[in-house]
Amino acid sequence: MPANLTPEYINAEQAFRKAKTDDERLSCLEEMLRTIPKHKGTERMQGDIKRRIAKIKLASEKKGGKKGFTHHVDKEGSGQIVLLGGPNTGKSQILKALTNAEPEIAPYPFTTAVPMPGMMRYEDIQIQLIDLPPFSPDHTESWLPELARGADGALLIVDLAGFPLQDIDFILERLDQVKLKLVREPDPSQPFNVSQKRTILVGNRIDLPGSQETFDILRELYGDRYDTTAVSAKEGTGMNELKKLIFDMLHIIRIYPKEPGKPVDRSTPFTVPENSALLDFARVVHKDFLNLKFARVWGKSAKFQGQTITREQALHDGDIVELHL
Ligand SMILES: Nc1nc2c(ncn2[C@@H]2O[C@H](COP(=O)(O)OP(=O)(O)OP(=O)(O)O)[C@@H](O)[C@H]2O)c(=O)[nH]1
Ligand SMILES: [Mg+2]
Repeated sequence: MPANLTPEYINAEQAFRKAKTDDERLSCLEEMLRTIPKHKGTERMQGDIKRRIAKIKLASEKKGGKKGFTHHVDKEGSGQIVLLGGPNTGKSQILKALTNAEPEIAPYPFTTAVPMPGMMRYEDIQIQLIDLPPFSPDHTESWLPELARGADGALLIVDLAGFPLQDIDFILERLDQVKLKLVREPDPSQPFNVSQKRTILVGNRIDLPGSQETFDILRELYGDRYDTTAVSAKEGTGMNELKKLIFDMLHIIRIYPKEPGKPVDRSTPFTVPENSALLDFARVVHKDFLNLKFARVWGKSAKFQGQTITREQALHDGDIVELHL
């Protein structure tokens, strides 16, 4: 077994072994695929996970299509963020404010019935946000937690003019039942069968009277557990701060490719996890580059501009990299 498996991957694999239903197995396998280090040493394992995912999906289609699987959303862009919250808290309004999507927005609960993705531009990259139906003691879609488990992060959205503490308690407890925890940073000492999802606590409707006081209380109670921010999705307040928090939560870096003898391509950076090495980036560009001879780098990773670096050297956000075969 390759030595560099991450704690997140090991957790997912152990949860997979304990999974009792196909639904649980599928979400564990998807988490394993998401967290497995992507390099040559794990290619066979990646193939094996993909085959097992396909097998479960095929079996469910034969059974006439299990309801939960219809609500999987394929990942696009540099990360997938789910919008979690109680009814009528403004989740869809936030999706509309941040992305190109046009969700239905209405002043009554349970407006959103199925996941709606939208793409959010952050500087020069795109991040996928998924608006979801609400968590509510009256009714919570059974597939909601599993969809959240597969994401790269979450926004926990509360209404500062409503009952935020009640909503938070309900949602955290509901997720706890399925061993999913919303956290600022995953804690490696958590039991292996608990999934941990990076989360930002978002207080919406800061435009309404009394909301600032509620937000202050919320921050006092939850500020050590989550990054917290106040917005008005309706008026567009706080959106730039929220976008930056979302980008930071993903822990990704942008790398700009440069072909030898040509200027850098600044239009579409590649994104890779923070602390990725040159070889991780090379693999994302094209598998042929796994045999690269050397690379030159400009930016934070270079001691001097245009420095030649080794395959194991770590890259940083904004680096320009020229790969040589
Ligand atoms: N004053 C104010 N109203 C808001 C804000 N954001 C959303 N609303 C209003 O709140 C209502 C509910 O918004 P939605 O975005 O549909 O809420 P939701 O959380 O998606 O609701 P469900 O899909 O039913 O769970 C709408 O009438 C919005 O116009 C805000 O920042 N300030
Ligand atoms: Mg909605």
